[in-house]
Amino acid sequence: MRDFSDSPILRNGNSLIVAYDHGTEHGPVDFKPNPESIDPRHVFEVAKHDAVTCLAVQKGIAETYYPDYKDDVNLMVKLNGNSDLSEREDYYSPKQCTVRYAVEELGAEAVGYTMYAGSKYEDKMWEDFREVQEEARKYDVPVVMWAYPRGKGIEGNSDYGGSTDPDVIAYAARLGLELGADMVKVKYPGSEGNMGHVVNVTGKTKVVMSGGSKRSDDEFIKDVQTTIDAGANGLAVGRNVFQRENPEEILDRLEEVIFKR
Ligand code: FBP
Repeated sequence: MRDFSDSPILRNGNSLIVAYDHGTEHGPVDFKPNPESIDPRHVFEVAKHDAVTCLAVQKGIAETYYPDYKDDVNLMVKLNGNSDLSEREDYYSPKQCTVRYAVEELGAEAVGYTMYAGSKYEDKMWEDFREVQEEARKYDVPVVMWAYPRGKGIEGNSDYGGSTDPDVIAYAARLGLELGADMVKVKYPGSEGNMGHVVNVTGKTKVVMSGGSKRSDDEFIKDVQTTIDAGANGLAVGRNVFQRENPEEILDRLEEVIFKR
């Protein structure tokens, strides 16, 4: 594992990543609660907030909009992704971008990759991730694994309580350490104790909480505070920022929680 403590995606060792790949993963329905968020420029403007250490977007958004924000926003390119439109036998997220293209052509400071541990296609995703991880080392950028356990291996196995089972979340997070991710992004596992376990099993690999669907300011901040108290390193958040009409307010609060312990 490389030392990325100087990476611009970290501040005092922690991160606040704004994720804006929902146009692929869920479709424009996610922009309905705040129609301004349809326009990527709105989210790039939001990401200028001091609290935000980088913005994670797909290749096309990076190519089209990032040139106007290079001086103000750090870019993470999400290398794989898929839509909700297709019918699939199980979860698989194909790559649309190489690390070389992300760094050399788009100006990425970091790259992201979704790993569906538990899917019928997990083995294929390991191979894809191996390429990503080794290329990321060559270009000296950190690689963040969206560690999302889901699929037939979990649903059909009575040893596991589904994708929200804290032990399953910890298992998928541990794969991040073992496969060479610098940071894993995990769904909130329900309690400080469970998040502490995730932090324990991932060792030196950093852990950030995945935002999830929009909830009240206080509910959301409570989960983030619990995550930080458990020893994790911050947040990667989409809807709980861009679906708000005043995202600056929640970002001010997140800045306090994540960076000023
Ligand atoms: P949210 O904070 O909106 O949950 O975004 C985090 C994220 O990982 C996005 O990067 C991605 O688009 C989305 O969640 C995927 O959500 P899911 O696969 O759980 O529907």
